[in-house]
Amino acid sequence: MRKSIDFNGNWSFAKPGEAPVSVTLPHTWNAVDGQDGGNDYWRGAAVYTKSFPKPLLKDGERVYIEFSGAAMTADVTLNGVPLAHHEGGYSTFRAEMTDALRQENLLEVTVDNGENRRVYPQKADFTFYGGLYRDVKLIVVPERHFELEKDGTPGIKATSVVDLARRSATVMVETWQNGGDVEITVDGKHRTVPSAGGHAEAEFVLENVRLWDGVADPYLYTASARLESGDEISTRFGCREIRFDREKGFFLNGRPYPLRGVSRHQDRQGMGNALTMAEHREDLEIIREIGANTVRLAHYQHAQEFYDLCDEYGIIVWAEIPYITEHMPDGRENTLSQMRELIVQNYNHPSIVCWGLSNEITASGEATEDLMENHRLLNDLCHQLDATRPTTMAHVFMLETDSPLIDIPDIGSYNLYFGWYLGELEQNDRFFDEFHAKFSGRVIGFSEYGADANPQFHSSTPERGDYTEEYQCLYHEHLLKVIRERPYLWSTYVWNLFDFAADGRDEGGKKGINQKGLVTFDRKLRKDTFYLYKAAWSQEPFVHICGRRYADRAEAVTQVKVYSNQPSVALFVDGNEIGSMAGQTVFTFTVPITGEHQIEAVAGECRDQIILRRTAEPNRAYLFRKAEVVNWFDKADYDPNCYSVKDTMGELMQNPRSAAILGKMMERMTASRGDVAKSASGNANLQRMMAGLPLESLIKQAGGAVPAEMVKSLNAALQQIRK
Ligand code: GCB
Repeated sequence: MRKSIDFNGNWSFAKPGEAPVSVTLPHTWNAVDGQDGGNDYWRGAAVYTKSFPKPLLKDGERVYIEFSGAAMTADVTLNGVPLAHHEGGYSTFRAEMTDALRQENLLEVTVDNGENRRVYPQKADFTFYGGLYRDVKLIVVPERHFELEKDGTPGIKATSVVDLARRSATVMVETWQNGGDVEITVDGKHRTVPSAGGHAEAEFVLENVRLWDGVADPYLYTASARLESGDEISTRFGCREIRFDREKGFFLNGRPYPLRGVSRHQDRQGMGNALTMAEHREDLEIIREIGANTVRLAHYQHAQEFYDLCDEYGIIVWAEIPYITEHMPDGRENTLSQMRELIVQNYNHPSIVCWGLSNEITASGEATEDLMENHRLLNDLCHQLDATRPTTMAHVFMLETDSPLIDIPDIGSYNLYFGWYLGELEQNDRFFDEFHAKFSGRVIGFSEYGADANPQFHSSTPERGDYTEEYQCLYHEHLLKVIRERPYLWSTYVWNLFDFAADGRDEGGKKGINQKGLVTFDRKLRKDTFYLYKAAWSQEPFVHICGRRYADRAEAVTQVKVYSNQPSVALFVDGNEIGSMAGQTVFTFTVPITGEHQIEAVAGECRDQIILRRTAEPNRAYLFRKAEVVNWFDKADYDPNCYSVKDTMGELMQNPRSAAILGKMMERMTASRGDVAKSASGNANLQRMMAGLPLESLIKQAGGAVPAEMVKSLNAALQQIRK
C-alpha cells in the first residue's frame, strides 16, 4: 500500500536577515512585490524549514518527499543531510528521505529565484515568483515500489495507437520499478509481466474503442499497475489520433478540428503563482465559457491539476518549457532537463498535442550556432522521449521567415503583434499569406497575438496605443477575420486570456501588469473582447452589448456594438426598436443619443442591457493620456529642410546624427513595455519593415511611452540637423 501525506502545513519561512514567519504552502514571497511594478521584486535565496516526527513505517517501507513546484532552484536537506538539488521552477521532483530520518526531524529547503545564467527563465515578460508555490507531499511506499525519482516520473506510461477504420486501439503500458512482477490492468483486462532491468511492459487491444474526442467527448481510460508488495499506481490516458496538415490545419480522429483558443499564464492578483485547485478550476471554467477548444500553457510547465482538467474537458494543450527571449550559452543543460521533465511527467495527458521548444528565442539576438545546436538537441530529445507528438516553436515576429531555425521543429508558429507594438493590422494578413505561399512544406500556426486594454479607458475613435477596450475590440475583430480566412493555421492563441504580472511594465495606467488579457488579473471582469471570441466560438446562445463601462458619451450619434453567436440581433433604445440586423458575430448599430438611455439588445431568447448618457464634454476619466499635448509643431519656425518627427524612420536612420537621436528615443520608448517592444526596436529586419513609417506615427503607437515634452525636445534636436 502506498500512502500520500499532505505536507503543506506548519512551515517556517525566512528571507536572509529577516525573522522567520509561519507559512502554509502553497507560498510565494513575491505575491505583492512581483505585481506592483518597478521591476524591483525580491529575487534571491530564502529558506523554508519544517520540523516533524518520524512517520510510522512498517517493515522496509521507504519515504519520499515530493515537490510539485519550487521556484526556481531548490536544495533540500534533512537533518543536515543533502537530499536533492533541483533546477527549474515548474516541474515535479522527489527525493528519498528514509535513511536520513530520525525520531524528530528538521527539513530545510533553500529556494532561490535569484539571477543566474544557467536556469531558465532569466529574461521574459512575466514575474519570476519565488517560493514553494505548489503542493508538497510525503509518499510512503513498500520496499518494492514503482520508480519515484527519475525526472519526477509518474512511474507508468501509456501509449495508444488508434486504428480509426477498425475503431480499435493498441495500448502499450510501461512501468518502472525496483523489481518484482507487475500486474497491469486496462479496461478490466489484467496482464502480469516480469520486471526486466527495472522495466515492464504489456500490450492491450481495445476493440470498439471510445475515443478521446476533444470537447465533444473527452473519454478517459485508466491504466493501473500493481506489485506483489502492494504498491499500486495508475494513470488516465486517452485514445486519439492527431495529424497536422499544411492546408487544412489540425485533425483530431480523422476530422479537421481547427484549434482556436487562448494562452494562459498561471498567476493571479494578490496570490502570485501560489494557487489552489479552486483557481485552476475557475480558469478552466473561463476557458470553457469562452468556447475555446485549445490552450497554450505558456511559458512553462503548469500544475498537474491543470493538465488533468484539460484532459477531462477535452481542451487541447500546447505545452512548453521556459526557454524564452534570450539564449544563454550556459543554459543548455537546463533546457534539456526541463524538457525531459515536462515530457516524462506529462506524457500520459491526451490533451497535450505538441512540445514547444522555445519562445521568441531570437528576441535578444541572432540565431547563433550555439542556439541552433541547443534547439537541435532539444528537438532530438523530444523525439526520443515521445514518438507520438510533434515539436513546435513560437517565433518572434521579426524572425526572418527563411531562418534555418524554422526548419528545426516539426511544425511552426509565429507570435505577431502587428497593429499593436508596430505596424498595421493588415500586416498580419500579408505575413501569413506570404509565408503560406512561399513555404509549401510547412505547417504554420499563430502562437500569439494581442493588444492591451485597461477597462477604465474608452474612446469612440479608438487608436492603437490608447489602451481602450474599444481598440482592443477593433484589433481582435480584425485578427478574428485573419484567422477565419486562413483555415490552414493549425492553431491560434490569443495573448492572453488573463491579465498577468510583469513587474517591469508600467503602461496603460497600471504598473506591473500586462493588460492583454480578455479577462482582468483578478478574473472578475470580462473585457468586451472576451465576448467577441465567445460569439465566435461558444455554442451557448448569448448576446452582449459592448461599452457598458463607457456610459458617458459626448457625441450626438454613437455606435453601439453587439457581439452574439445568434444569427440576428434587434436593438431597443428606451424600449423602442431602432433596428434589427442579420449577421455573424459583430452587429453594429448607429444610435442618436440625447439624455440618459436604456439600450437593450435582443437575440433569440437572449437579452442584454446597458445605460448610455449624452454628456456635454468627454469624460476625462476615460482617457489614458490626459495631460498629453499632441501638437508637436506649435513653433512657427519649423524648418522642412531639417529633420523632424515627420520624416520616415528610413530617412532618419540614414543620417548618423538623427539615427543616434532615434536610437536613444527607442530605448526610452520601450523601457517599460516588455521584451518584445525592446527587441523590436533594435531589430534590423523589423526596421526594414518599418522604414516607410513616419516617426510621429510610431510615437503615437507607443501608447504614451514618450511624453509630449520629450517629443518636443526630440523634434527640436532633429531640427538642428540639416538634410
Ligand atoms: C510576446 C511574448 C510574451 C509577452 C507578449 C507581450 O511575444 O511571448 O511573453 O508577454 O509578447 O505582451 O509583449
